[in-house]
Amino acid sequence: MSGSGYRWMTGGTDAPSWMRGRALPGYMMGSTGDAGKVMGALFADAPGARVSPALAARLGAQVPAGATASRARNRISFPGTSVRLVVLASPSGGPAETFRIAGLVDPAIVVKAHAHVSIEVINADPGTAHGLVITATSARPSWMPMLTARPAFPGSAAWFLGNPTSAGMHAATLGFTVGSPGTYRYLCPVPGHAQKGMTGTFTVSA
Ligand SMILES: [Cu+2]
Repeated sequence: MSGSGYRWMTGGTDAPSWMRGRALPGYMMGSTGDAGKVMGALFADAPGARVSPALAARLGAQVPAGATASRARNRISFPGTSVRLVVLASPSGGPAETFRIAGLVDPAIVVKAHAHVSIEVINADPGTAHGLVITATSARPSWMPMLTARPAFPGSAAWFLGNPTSAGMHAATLGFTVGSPGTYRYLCPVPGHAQKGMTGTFTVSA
């Protein structure tokens, strides 16, 4: 680890401003035990890509080019080896603590073996951090997946995106190449969120 990285973690004065100067919202006073709310506020001013709420809503409802979305099966399938999709974390107008993909709630995602996958994750929740990890196991997630979830493929994780601000909603893009056929799981790594519903299957088909 670099020296400057270490000083950031220990609160050095050369830490970027978004990491400094904020009171921990409620957590230290015991008014909230929700780690996601604390992380969401702490990372609200973090650098990185932003999208407007209007664009996020449009992207979250859109079926990506080349994909087939089945509402009846709650599934989105990609027949080709180039996969691009957008995932909204907990947007308004639907069940809380879920992902929205092509207008579907936590759909099964099916891609071809060896496909190149690009996933844009947008935190559309005003009050809580969210993230997205494709994990190596298809088992039901634990309360604290951040401690146990191993990304299934190199690059298949965006751990924590902060709360939206007037600058827009935080967005991160995961890029990875899937391997052989198998069944995996996508989930939000913030404690409790996957168990509340922020999860679905990610299948690599032959
Ligand atoms: Cu979450």
